[in-house]
Amino acid sequence: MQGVEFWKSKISESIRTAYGEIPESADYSHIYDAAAEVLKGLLAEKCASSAARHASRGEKRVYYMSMEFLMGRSLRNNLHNLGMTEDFEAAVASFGADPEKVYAQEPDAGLGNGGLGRLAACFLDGLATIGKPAMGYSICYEYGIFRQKLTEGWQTEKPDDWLPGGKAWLAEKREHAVEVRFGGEIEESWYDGYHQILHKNYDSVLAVPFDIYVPGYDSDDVSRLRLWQAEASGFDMELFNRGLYAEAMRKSSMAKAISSVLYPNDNHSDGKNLRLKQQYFLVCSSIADIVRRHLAAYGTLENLAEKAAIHINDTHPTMAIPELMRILLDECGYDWEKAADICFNLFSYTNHTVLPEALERWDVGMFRFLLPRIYVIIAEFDRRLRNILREKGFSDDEIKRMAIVENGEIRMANLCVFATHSTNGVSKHHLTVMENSVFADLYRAFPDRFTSVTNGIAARRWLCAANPELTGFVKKYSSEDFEKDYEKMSLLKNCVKDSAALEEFGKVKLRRKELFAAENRDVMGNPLDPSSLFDVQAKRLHEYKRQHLNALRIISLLNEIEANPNADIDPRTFIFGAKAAPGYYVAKRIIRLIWCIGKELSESRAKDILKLSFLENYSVTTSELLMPSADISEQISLAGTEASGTGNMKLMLSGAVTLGTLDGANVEILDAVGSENFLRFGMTSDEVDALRAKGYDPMEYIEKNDELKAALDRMRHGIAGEDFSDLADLIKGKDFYMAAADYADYMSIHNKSQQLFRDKDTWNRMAIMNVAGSPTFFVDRTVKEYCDNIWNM
Ligand code: 26Q
Repeated sequence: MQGVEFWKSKISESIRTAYGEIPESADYSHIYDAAAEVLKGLLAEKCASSAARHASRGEKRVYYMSMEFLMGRSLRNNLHNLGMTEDFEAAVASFGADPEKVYAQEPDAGLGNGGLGRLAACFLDGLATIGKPAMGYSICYEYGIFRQKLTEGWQTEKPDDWLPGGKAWLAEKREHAVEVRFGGEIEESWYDGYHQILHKNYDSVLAVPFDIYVPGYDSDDVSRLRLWQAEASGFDMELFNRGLYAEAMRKSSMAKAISSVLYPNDNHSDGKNLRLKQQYFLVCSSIADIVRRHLAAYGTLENLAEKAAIHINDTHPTMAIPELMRILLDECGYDWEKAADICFNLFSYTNHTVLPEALERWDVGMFRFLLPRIYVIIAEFDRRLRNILREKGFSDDEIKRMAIVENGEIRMANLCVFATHSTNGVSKHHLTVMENSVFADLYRAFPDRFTSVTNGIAARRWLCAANPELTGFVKKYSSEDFEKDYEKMSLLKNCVKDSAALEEFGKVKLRRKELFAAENRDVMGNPLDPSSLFDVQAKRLHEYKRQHLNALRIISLLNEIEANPNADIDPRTFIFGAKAAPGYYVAKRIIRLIWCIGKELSESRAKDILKLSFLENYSVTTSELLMPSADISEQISLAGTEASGTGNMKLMLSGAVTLGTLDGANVEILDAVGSENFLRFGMTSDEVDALRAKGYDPMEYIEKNDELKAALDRMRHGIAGEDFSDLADLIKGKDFYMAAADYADYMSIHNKSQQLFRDKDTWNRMAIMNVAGSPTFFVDRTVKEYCDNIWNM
């Protein structure tokens, strides 16, 4: 049975057996559960046959390890990738229900902070689409990224209890549970000529796997995401019997704590013990699983690196390397050289940030106490690295900088560069920055190991599933099958000479702006104006991303309108989406500043011209509504700080024009669309470096610029009644991310954007050229490059 009838009967059957109801009278949540259940079954079967097919051909498989997989919702996307959307929606409608309301039941699987986690999720989609066998490994956090609440613009965090609705997609595989050991002591001995390692007095935790299946688009393949949940490995009856009840309970709840919550920091490592436990929990269980699977297929680990590739998504899962060494040395009797050789060929690593505060360093004391055997293995890597560097003629100072264990700390990135065959940047520009800054020494020592693969996005999610209006347009003016054959999207370039096509694009965009405006209001609850320019900055809140530069600009516009009611300023809607790490006070203050600017605008004489909407709880799902409505994509990080960015790709794909610095993947976006379709401003990375070297003083810029000075003064005197001198002083003092230096150029490029937006044909042409330039940023291209150049599969 196929099509609509299939869905009608399956959903009915599932609702009947689970709830004793008929679909016509069922709750939306029951229809959603039933749909997920049916799809999970289909996907499990498909995954099994896809695995069997690849295994029978002895194909190499990639294992992608990441502390984060920011999956978002699955129902709409799975249906889309399987080509089942129409039949499913018809079946739901036949029960008298609205499919949109069914989709809305699903919580986001928010198992990530931002770019790095979403990239991992996009990779699983891309790998299944291009037909490569792939498995992701992560943690089944009970609480994902917090839900953001804004109270008068002040962020508070609510727990993200996603499992009640999210578990519909999880398939428990308890038979593959693994024991993970922490603490204790290591005893070495020799027995019968063999070196033996005995681990004593450790605490153990049980890792139980739950799988999520990710189908490819128009493909027979399904990727598998395996998420580990921590459980106490049995209740400690011995402690309990000795009367140590509280101690027995404490051990059990300590175990569960490991998978309880995602760390909400991004681009910042705070070296916490629980985070270290989470990381080892992930790699120990995943490596055990990979070894088990490989032995079942081949009976030996000799050919592990030939049949598998393991990818480390930033340094967070680095301990996978010493963990596999431990197994090869202690459990399989390999010697160091052979074991290290297997690891070298097997593992590859991607770096996602050059900010020094994000580079992971662990305190040696804490590390040894929690993971005594892993520490000894890392120390041996360090000893060997130092020997090699000495042979290569590096000085003692240089060796200290490149060492793995130094100054009481373990540097995970250095271990990755030394122990894996490939260290990757996430855009071309990022690789240059890596080679010139954080990895400068190691790059000189091991230049052949460094490459870059530019990030990509599962464009199907933001275009085809989320934006049917634009998809129709793209099909009409490029090709019906562009989803699979995405290069064909560039044919859109041909339609920019056709004025009817330009107008049609304008209507599509307007429709999406109306949809957004219907669901979102400005900060004081007034409706948004869809005919105004939608100016969007949506991303994590971080000083390097410079949301405060955007804020300064809006204050300046307000100043200008107040000084001159006839100022040449067209209607604009500023839309922000951003979560701040809960402990990042300045970031929370910037959110509050932006919110207060919105309030002040709404009470000013500019209120009909300038409106500001701060989207609460920016997430994968809210981005799917936001991206299609954007006219301008704000990508304004200080050059040299944003590794790639992927929101920039989602926005260009949605026909927004990038207004940005030459940073991260913006550089490649500019190449793809041409300088006439990109609003570029600001210093280059080289200029930033030169200015830093010379000694940067923001006051030099502030004193020369009355507009900027007035904006900072206004912050001091209060915005919507609140004094923001603290933030103004940061800009006047260190201004670490050089907002003052880039301010004038930023204002002038925005002026230009207003002129361009006035001429609808010109603007629509630029926007379409952005859509046409987006195929380079499809994740299918990214994963193909990884398969060809890094994973050799
Ligand atoms: C580390 C240690 C302890 C706790 C948390 C962390 C941690 C967590 C998340 C450190 C960094 C992250 C996330 C980094 C991230 O998302 N980086 C972004 O990665 C994107 C995908 O490559 C890029 O596009 C962005 O430029 C980059 O900022």
